[in-house]
Amino acid sequence: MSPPTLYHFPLSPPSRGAVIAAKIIGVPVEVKIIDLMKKEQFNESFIKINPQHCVPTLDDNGFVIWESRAIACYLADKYGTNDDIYPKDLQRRAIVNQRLYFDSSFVYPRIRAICYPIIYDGVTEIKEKLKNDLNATLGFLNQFLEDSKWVAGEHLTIADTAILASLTSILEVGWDITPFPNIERWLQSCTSIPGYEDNLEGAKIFASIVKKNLK
Ligand SMILES: N[C@@H](CCC(=O)N[C@@H](CS)C(=O)NCC(=O)O)C(=O)O
Repeated sequence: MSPPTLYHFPLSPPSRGAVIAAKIIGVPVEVKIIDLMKKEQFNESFIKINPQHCVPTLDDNGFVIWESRAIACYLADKYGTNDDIYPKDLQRRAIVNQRLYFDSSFVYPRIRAICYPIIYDGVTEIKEKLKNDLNATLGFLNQFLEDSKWVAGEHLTIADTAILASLTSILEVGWDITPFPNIERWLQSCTSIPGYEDNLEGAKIFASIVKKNLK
C-alpha cells in the first residue's frame, strides 16, 4: 500500500483544510498540485479521477473521495491514532460533525460569497448584507468558543482545521475580528497546529488576489 494521494491547490481554502487535517492526523499523503489557475482540474486524467473536477480529492490506493471534510473524517477513521481528533464516542463525534457542517454550510459559503465575485466577476466592494451575514456566523463561532479551548471542546479536532482554513482566507483580506475575542484567542492557539504556516501562505496568496480587485 502506498500513501494516499491528495490532489491539492494551495489557494483553495477547503483544499488547505484537508492538508492540515492530514497533518494533525499524522498520515503521510503524497500531495499533487492541480493548478486551478491553469484549469488543470479539467485535464482528462483528473476528470477520470474526479468527474466533479474539484480539489481537494483523495485517492487512497484506488479508493477516491472528495469533499474536504469527508476526506478529513475518512483519514482520521482509517489512519488516526489519537481518538481526540475525531472521537469514536457518539456524542463527542456529533459535536465535531456539527462544527464541520457549520463550516461547510455557513462559514465557508459566506466567505466564498464575499470573495468569489471579487475574484471572478469584477465586483470591487463588499456589500453590507454579506458583511453582516459573515459577522453573524462569526458571532456563533465566538459562542462555541466561549467555554472551550477548541471549536468542539477541549481537544484539537478536524473541525478546527476545517474552520481555520476557511477563516484565515478572509482574515488575510483584513476582516476585523476584534468583536470576537474568543475567536482571536482560538486563532492564537491555532498557530501551534502542524501545517499552520503552509495554510497561512496559501491564504495570503488567495487574499492578495481579493485585495487587488477591491476598491
Ligand atoms: N465543498 C467542497 C468545495 C470544493 C471546492 O469548491 N473546490 C474548488 C476550489 S475552492 C474547486 O476545486 N474548484 C474548481 C472546479 O470546481 O472546477 C469541499 O469542501 O471540498
